[in-house]
Order: sequence, then C-alpha cells, then structure tokens
Amino acid sequence: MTELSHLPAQLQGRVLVAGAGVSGISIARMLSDLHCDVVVADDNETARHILIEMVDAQEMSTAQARAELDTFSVVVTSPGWRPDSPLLVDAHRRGLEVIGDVEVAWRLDQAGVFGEPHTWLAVTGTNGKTTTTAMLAGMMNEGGFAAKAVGNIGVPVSEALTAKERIEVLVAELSSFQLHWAPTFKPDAGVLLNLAEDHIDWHGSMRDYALAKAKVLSGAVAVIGADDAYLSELVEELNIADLKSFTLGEPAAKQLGVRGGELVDNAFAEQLALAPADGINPAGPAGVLDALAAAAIARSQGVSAAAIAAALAAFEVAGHRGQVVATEDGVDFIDNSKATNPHAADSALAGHDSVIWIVGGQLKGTDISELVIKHAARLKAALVLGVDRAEIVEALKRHAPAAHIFVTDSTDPEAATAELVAEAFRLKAPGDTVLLAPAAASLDMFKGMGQRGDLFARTVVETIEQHVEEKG
Ligand code: UMA
Repeated sequence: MTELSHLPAQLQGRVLVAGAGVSGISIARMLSDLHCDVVVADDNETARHILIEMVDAQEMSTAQARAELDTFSVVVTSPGWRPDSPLLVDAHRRGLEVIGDVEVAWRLDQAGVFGEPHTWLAVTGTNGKTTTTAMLAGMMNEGGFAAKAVGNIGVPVSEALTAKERIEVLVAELSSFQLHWAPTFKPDAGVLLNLAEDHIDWHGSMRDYALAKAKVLSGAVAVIGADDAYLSELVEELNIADLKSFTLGEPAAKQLGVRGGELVDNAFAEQLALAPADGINPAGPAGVLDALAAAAIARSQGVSAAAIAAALAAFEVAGHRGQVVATEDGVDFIDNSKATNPHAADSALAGHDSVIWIVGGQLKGTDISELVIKHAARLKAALVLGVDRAEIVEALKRHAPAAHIFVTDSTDPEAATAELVAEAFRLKAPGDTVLLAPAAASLDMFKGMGQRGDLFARTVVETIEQHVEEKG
C-alpha cells in the first residue's frame, strides 16, 4: 500500500470531495484506501449516509464544508457540480484548488501510485461519445490489450485504476464537465467527435463548452471529426500539431474515411482497408462516423485492421439509442431517450417522413427553434413534457404550425409517460413513427435518460398487449 508521502502534495492534507453520487463514492473510496483524510459534502443527507456506509470517510453538509473550507488542502468535485456553486466559488476565492475526479485519478496514475502509468484514450464530443467509447474498448480488447470503457459511460475512472486484475488501457468517455475540471489531463490519444450547443447553462458559453472538450486534443495523438464545420474552425485557431481526422467522404492525407464501401485508414497507414461500412451497428451515417473515430484511435495504438473488423462485427449498440421497441399496424415506436440535446434529436428525427415526436425536459440553455424549423415538415404531432415545455410549445407554434401539439403538465414520470403514449396511439396512422427523442435532459422528472426510455418502451408494449387481448 502506498505511503501518504508518495501522493501528490495536495492529497496529503484534508481532502474535500464534493458530491456523494457515483463519482464521489468512487473517488472517496480510492482516496481513503490510499489513507487520505477524506470528507464528503453533499446537499442531500441520504446520499451522504449511503456513502459513509460504503466508504471510510467523514461526511458533512455543503454549508458546513463551506464554513470549514480553511481546513482543506484541495477540493475534488463531482462532474455535475456547476462552477458557480457557492462552495466551489468560495474555495476558488480562497485559493484552494478545485479539481475533478478524472484529474485526481490522472495525477495519482502519473505519480505511479497504481504501478506503471496506464494508457489513457479519451473520447468526447456532443454526440456519439458512448457508442464510440464502447466500440473503441471492443477494438482494443480484440487487438490484445486489457482495456476497459470508463468515465461518463457510468464506470468511474478510479474503479478501473484500482481493479484487482490490472487494466492497461482506460478508454475514457469524458463529458465537458469532467474535462473542465481536469486542467493538466493529457491523454495518450484523444478524439473530439463533433460540437453542437449543449450544457451552455453550465459552461456559460458555447466557446467555453467547446474549449473544455478540446482538452482531449492535448496529447500525442489528436483526432477530430472533419465533417463538423464548427469543430474544424475551432481547431484551426488552436493550431494542433499533426492533427488527424475522419470523414464520411474519401480520406485525404491524415484522414480515415469511406472508399468503395470500406472504412479506410489513410492516417496511420497508406489507404489501408479496415472493415465494410455496411452492417455497422448502429446503422446509418452516425454509426459509421463513430466507427471511424474509434478505428482512428485504435489504429494509433497499433490495432490491426482484422481486429477492428472483428470488433465492429461483434458490436451491439447500447440501450436508448434508437431501438425500435415495438411495431403496431405499420407504426414503429422508437426509443432514442439518449437524445438529450437538439443535436442528437436532429439525427434521430432525420429519415422519418411522418413523426409523432415526444419532446421535452431540461433544455439546459440550448435553443430548440432551429431543430423545429429543420424538421417542421415531418412533424405530424409533438407531444410535449418537462420543465421547459412552454419554450418548446412556443417554438412549435411559431415554426411548425401544422403539427398537432399535446402537452402534459404532469411531473410524475409514469403518469406523464402514460398520457403521452395514449395520445400517440390515438393519433397514429400506418406509416407514422412514434419517436421518443426529447432534445432535452431528463433529470427534471426522471432518474435519468435510461428510466425515461424504459418507461416509454414498457408503456408502449403494455398498450399493444392490451390491444391484442381486447381483439382476442
Ligand atoms: N450535488 C450537491 N450540490 C450540487 C450538485 C450536486 O450536493 O450543487 C450532489 C447531489 O446531491 C448528488 C451528487 O452531488 O448526490 C451528484 O453528483 P454528479 O451530478 O456529479 O453525479 P454522479 O452521480 O457523480 O455522476 C457523474 C456523472 N454525472 C454528471 O456529470 C451530471 C455521470 O454522467 C457519470 O456517469 C458518473 O459521474 C461517473 O463518471 C451522467 C451524465 O448525465 C451519465 N452526464 C452528462 C451527459 O452525459 O450529458 C454530462
């Protein structure tokens, strides 16, 4: 076990962990296992009590931690805490360093606390992060590395670092929050997939959001999505050495792309065919882009074309990303609960001619008007829920006047879902698609986007079963 004196200096004093959620529990556990003096603060008393049953740490309210700030040597914040939270603002004002879970794990790893430092492969972007991360982990494992998908995907980074059986390669899905709180993080290879408005309320501006994400490009290998105009402009300004990219078109020099129906690497090899573009799961251009991004990073680490092809063939898309959960009388019911911002909802809406769209939740400061304008012609109806419903209804009335609008004011997850699904069944006709792609976060009403998708799927399936029973 590591001596306290081998740890980075700030961690040798009293460490305040802000947040007793998934990342707070994990970071507190890792630090207390390293004999650090750990205190966890959270606004939620139940969360604090759950934590201390699992971890050898002290707990206190956020207010108390604020009052005792002078006793701490560093604050380790959970990613969801906004930079303008009073506790973090006060800490900053007193000159206390505030860093995130990823930064702590990174610093400890660089200090050799877990043996030889690990290989860090970082994936970020507004959309496609989780799929790309999972694909990349699959490719690395297929290529013979002991790799694990961690980070925003739901497995805290610290969990992988302290795993009994050593994991060599951390394939880290990193949110803009985690990157914001990781000032010295420098992955071995990083990919920034795309950039569109999201989390503007948290970051303060699109530019700050984008700059946080661009931190994954600080390592030896940096890859971006070349088809994204905003991103291409941003990296020009950042002047990144030896930047590689990927495109749906034919690959130029330093690019991966598609030629003759094959994914081709022209960045880490010369026109090397990797795998067929057809049959990639998830189907469609978004899936091909994610596969190209993952392949770029895998290739940078020496993974063979055969291993990449095998990993893609075995890959299955995770839940809530566009599965058809049921079909009745020529109408598909699709769960894309993962569409937590307008950019993601944009790809979900594309390709359907007549959509009954379930939309709403927390817009997080983003503007939904453009999305409504772009898809107005395919909107047969919009069924609206959530805290920002008034803003959404206004955009619909203004930009999609032909769409039938139905709003639920219910804040109960089950009741609201039942109302919307019942309305969808009343309205649907053969050829329509009933699409849950809310363009907004779920946390105003649901435990997360998973619960939102599950409730939708369950309610739809139960309604169809009821129809079958009635007919029978
Ligand atoms: N809390 C306070 N005061 C505050 C804010 C939060 O006391 O001002 C407390 C809450 O009571 C709660 C805890 O802090 O007990 C929650 O911390 P958190 O919001 O950082 O959530 P975690 O449970 O630690 O989960 C986080 C990520 N959550 C967020 O970034 C919001 C998870 O990403 C991630 O999987 C997990 O760490 C492991 O790394 C989720 C997410 O929604 C999936 N991510 C966003 C997205 O994908 O859009 C970025």
